[in-house]
Amino acid sequence: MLQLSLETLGWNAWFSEQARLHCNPGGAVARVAAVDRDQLLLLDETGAFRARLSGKLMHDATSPAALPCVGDWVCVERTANDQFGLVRSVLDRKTCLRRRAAGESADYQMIAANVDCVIIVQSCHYDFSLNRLERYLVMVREGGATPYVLLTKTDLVGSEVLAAQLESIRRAGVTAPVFTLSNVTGEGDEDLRAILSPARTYCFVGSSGVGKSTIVNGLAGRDLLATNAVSGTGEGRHTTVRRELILLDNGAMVIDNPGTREFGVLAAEIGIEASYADIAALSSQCHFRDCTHTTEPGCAVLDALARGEIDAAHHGNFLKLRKESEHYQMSYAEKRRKEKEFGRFIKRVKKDQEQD
Ligand SMILES: Nc1nc2c(ncn2[C@@H]2O[C@H](COP(=O)(O)OP(=O)(O)O)[C@@H](O)[C@H]2O)c(=O)[nH]1
Ligand SMILES: [Mg+2]
Ligand SMILES: [Zn+2]
Repeated sequence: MLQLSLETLGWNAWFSEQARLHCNPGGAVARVAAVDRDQLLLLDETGAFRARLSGKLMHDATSPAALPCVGDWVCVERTANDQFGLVRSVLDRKTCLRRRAAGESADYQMIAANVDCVIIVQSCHYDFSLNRLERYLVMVREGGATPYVLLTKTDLVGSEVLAAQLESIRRAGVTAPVFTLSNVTGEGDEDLRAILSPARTYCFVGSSGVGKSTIVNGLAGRDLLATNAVSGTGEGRHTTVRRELILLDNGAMVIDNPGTREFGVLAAEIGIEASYADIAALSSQCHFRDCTHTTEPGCAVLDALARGEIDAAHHGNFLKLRKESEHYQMSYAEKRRKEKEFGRFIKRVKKDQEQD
């Protein structure tokens, strides 16, 4: 059995410094394993316990993204005769995985915090999409985590189908490591396990039905029947409804995710730059410094495209993601401006009231 400590849960000097700045002296810290509305499941060196958010934390949160999410480190107070801990604040996130909230809004939705690696899962059987893969890669890098690519259900396609998908990933210049896996035959299982290191956190993302829960349950040694069959409690078929951080026997932590079909990018310049390193490198040779790599003469990217050195689909995805990012960058700036105006308006009203 693993000896629990904050370090085994991913704690390090960087978080220590955050705690020194943000926690009350004598306050404890814990890691968020799951969030159920206003109730949290926390982990510390004593094991798992439940906690609630303090009124002040809820009140001061400027957006849902400011509230604790799975993987966060929080400052918590816990008295011996209280069943629940009280979460006072959330420590800064070292990395985060977030996406654009549904619809046209320019808001973020947190998926997980402080994850070291994100394993982007696609099934090679009717799910593979280079475009979607590049979207994920951009947002993973934007949040500061290391991406891995995992193609599942290799038992359902011929080797030539898989080879073609791997080739298209390679041609797109994807630098993240790529793995393949079949949960049915077990092919690739060892390779996946080999990347999971103690005290590090791995988050699985990808469309619904690609095999994420099967993988996580397998790693956790959980009963597969509990996920696939109707449970004895009459709850019906279990699907992943909440994200949960699970500590594996080897000391690695994994987070499963409900399917995320839409994975919109939002103001993701850094992530785009990192995911399209080939295009970024070429752009220094473009004739115009602000070249958009669309129609300009002397564009090194278009030249490379014409020579077949970069892939047309890859270039197309780059343009699409950049456009989307810029669009939301603008709406985001607009939103901030409106919030500021509103703040000034409230201040004015208060001042007027004081003068009355
Ligand atoms: N043939 C095959 N089926 C799989 C594989 N992995 C998962 N499945 C099945 O695909 C379905 C969805 O799996 P699940 O783990 O719930 O996917 P999730 O939505 O990504 O969590 C289940 O019926 C699994 O048994 C695989 O590698 N090969
Ligand atoms: Mg699932
Ligand atoms: Zn150019």
